[in-house]
Amino acid sequence: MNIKSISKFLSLILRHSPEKIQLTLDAHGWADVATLLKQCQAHGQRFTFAELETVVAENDKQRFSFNEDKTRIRANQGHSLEVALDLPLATPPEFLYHGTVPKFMQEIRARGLQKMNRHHVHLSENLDTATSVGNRRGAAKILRILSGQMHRDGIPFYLSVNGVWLTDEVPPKYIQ
Ligand code: HQG
Repeated sequence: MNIKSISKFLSLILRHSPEKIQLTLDAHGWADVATLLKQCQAHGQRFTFAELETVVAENDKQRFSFNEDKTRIRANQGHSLEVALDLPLATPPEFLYHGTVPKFMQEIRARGLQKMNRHHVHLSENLDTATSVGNRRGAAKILRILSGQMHRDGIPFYLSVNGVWLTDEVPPKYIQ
């Protein structure tokens, strides 16, 4: 398997559907590495611990982390599964960005940004990242979020270890 396809498969397993390979995650989203390798192999996804290390180190968005002794692994964010990531509260910059597509705009203007299937709304510090997130679905529409004001209004923000800003929702009045 190449690094990209391992990464894609791991996103599916560690964020959404570990049961697809009869794997269980703990309450904090961690999987046992030896069990993961074994179960992947049993389901036709054969790769080595060294390849897994490369995926964690070189993944374009740093999607995964090991624990200290590399016996456990988890996705850094993006889950649809209920897991407690215990992310630190953080003070966001004055503005953050969200990339979406025009067809969602009417609903976003009415209801604000909602987390949809994930745990949080995902926001980016820079326009380039927001643009590529939006471009996954069509021609990106970039929204500027008044994150500084949200924070001053007492709305919590979290920062994932791979630099994604997360919050529960963005009400319409904070969207430009
Ligand atoms: C939209 C990928 C209608 C929202 C990316 C988005 C990112 C609404 C979609 C990360 C809405 C949800 C997250 C509302 C939000 N009405 N549509 N009220 N509120 N939406 O995939 O932010 O490769 O759950 O604009 O690169 O697109 O997986 O969120 O279009 O970092 O690591 O509903 O996922 O990273 O889609 O992407 P998603 P997202 P990974």
